[in-house]
Amino acid sequence: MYRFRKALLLPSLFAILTSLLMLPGAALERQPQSAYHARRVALGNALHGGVAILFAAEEPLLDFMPYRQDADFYYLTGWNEPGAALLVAGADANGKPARGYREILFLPTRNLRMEKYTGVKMDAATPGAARRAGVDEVMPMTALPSVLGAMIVADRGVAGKLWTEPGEATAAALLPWTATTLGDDAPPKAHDLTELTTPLRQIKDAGEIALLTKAANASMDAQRLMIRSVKPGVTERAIAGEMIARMMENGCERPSYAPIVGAGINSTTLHYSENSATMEAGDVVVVDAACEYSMYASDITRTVPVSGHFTARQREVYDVVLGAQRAAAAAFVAGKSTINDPYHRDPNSLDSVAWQYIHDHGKGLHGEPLSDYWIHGLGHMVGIDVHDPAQYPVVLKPGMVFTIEPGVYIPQEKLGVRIEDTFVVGADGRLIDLIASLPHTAEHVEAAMKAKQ
Ligand SMILES: [Mn+2]
Repeated sequence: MYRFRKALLLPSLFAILTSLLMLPGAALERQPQSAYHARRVALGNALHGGVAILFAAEEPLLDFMPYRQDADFYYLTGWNEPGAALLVAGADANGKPARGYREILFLPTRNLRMEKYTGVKMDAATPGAARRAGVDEVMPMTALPSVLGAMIVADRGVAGKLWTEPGEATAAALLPWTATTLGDDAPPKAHDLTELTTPLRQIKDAGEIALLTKAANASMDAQRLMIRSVKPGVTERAIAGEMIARMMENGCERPSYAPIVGAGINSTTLHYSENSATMEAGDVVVVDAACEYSMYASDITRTVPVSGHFTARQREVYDVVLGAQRAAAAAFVAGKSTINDPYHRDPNSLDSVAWQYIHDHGKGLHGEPLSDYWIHGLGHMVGIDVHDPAQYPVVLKPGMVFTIEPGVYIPQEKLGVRIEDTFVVGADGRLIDLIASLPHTAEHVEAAMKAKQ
């Protein structure tokens, strides 16, 4: 019996491990259609009878630029193709006659010659298009102006309740066209749609947190590889390249931002991403690099000693930065704490907690408080974008995902230290560190550097 069960167990374990290791490379992992539909309905409710029009990101002009969908468009549709538009019309209880909720995905007409380059696409004439796209209605892109025009003719009030993404070129062209065809003097003025999508995107659903966790796990694996690979004589760029390869092996489609690998003086430049120097013994290297899994980002920074051991001074500063991160996490209270308060004006901000810790626990070479060398906010929201949109200062609530990343940068000492983890506020209000299993303490970093390749 035991043997029999073991024989059954081994292949299934093998299958699970293989499926974990060999994640699909090309296609994105979509959430169930119902998740995207629920977001559109939530947007519809926020429109109060208005109409939102979004456009997919344009295809990049250069062949070597990979396509990335517009974040709001992806959030509302899970649709990863260019050339599309989404219209969401909120139910208008006051209109005469009252109009119901409506959602339409507009798709470009298939171009069979271009499909030789792009692969097969779907359009409104494809059988089952609406079901396959998971939206109530699919129409050809050419129908968008007339559908919008008909809505405005039926209720002139709609012209004052249009919502589009600021700076979106197609929307900017569509509105004057609408005015001309309707015989109006001036084009309707659109409201900023991000005012409605940002509050929705700030709270992640369980499926989004699952994707963010996958992004975190894949990124931690790349960070572990980095910790073992850093040594004198290796270039910053080689580390970045090795990490990107590992991210992609782990099923991520790309890094969620240009990897920052900065050794020595470069460790003190916050967004250094030239990665052109060679690492030298005695320096530290700041590695801020993470990836995006099915459009959801992670954000991680570790600081490691190039020779495998921190000097006493590096260790001193490292411990203060780590202490600040821990103090901020320990002070967290859901529904009260805020994040991203770079001038420490809000006593409830985790920034204030971390700043106070650094101020009280470390000194510069001339006796000045170490907090003089911390020059950025403590963290930011993470989601489809690594710097996910937010209305700061955000009061942190269940479902929010954000970073805690204190840093100290002392150019005179060629010494920069940043430690960054991505956190989730759980349903019970507790803080969950998605990066918990990556080394944090100086001892653990040094031990991991010694581990066999
Ligand atoms: Mn960050």
